[in-house]
Amino acid sequence: MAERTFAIIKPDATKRNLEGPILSIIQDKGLRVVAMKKMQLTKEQAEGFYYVHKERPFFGSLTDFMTSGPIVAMVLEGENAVARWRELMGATNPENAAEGTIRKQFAEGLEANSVHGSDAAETAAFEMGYFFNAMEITG
Ligand code: 3AN
Repeated sequence: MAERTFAIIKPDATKRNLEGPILSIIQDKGLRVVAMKKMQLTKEQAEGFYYVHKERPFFGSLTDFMTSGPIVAMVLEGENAVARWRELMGATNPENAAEGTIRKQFAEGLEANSVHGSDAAETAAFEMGYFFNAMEITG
């Protein structure tokens, strides 16, 4: 079933000019980019996005990192897009990420791990709506 998910290219990756290589992987694997924008998050916007993690010890550091440089926010579409994008990203900690995954190739560490992907369809719906309105998402 065609599905949509939400993805971010994080500040550690935009700083190293890695948007192109990451987009190549997305498109080579048959996912379509149906919405995309480069932006600089405010601390407040990052806190709203990571609201579910607000009690975690790394919340302050994570939201500082996510505001440390520009990000690229995207909506991806394809068969089982949520699970497929998570698979292409690899494990949260790059030390545990499988060969060939984006995090294995590019991540600098557990926090600066280059990409984000929604973990479920419901999360994807919230996250897409947080960053894009209906007019900004193409068919
Ligand atoms: P994922 O991005 O793989 O879904 P989550 O949702 O558990 O991982 O965590 C959100 C983000 O928080 C991660 N991408 C990572 O940047 C950061 N993070 C997760 N766990 C830790 C941790 N133990 N220490 C520092 N940062 C963390």
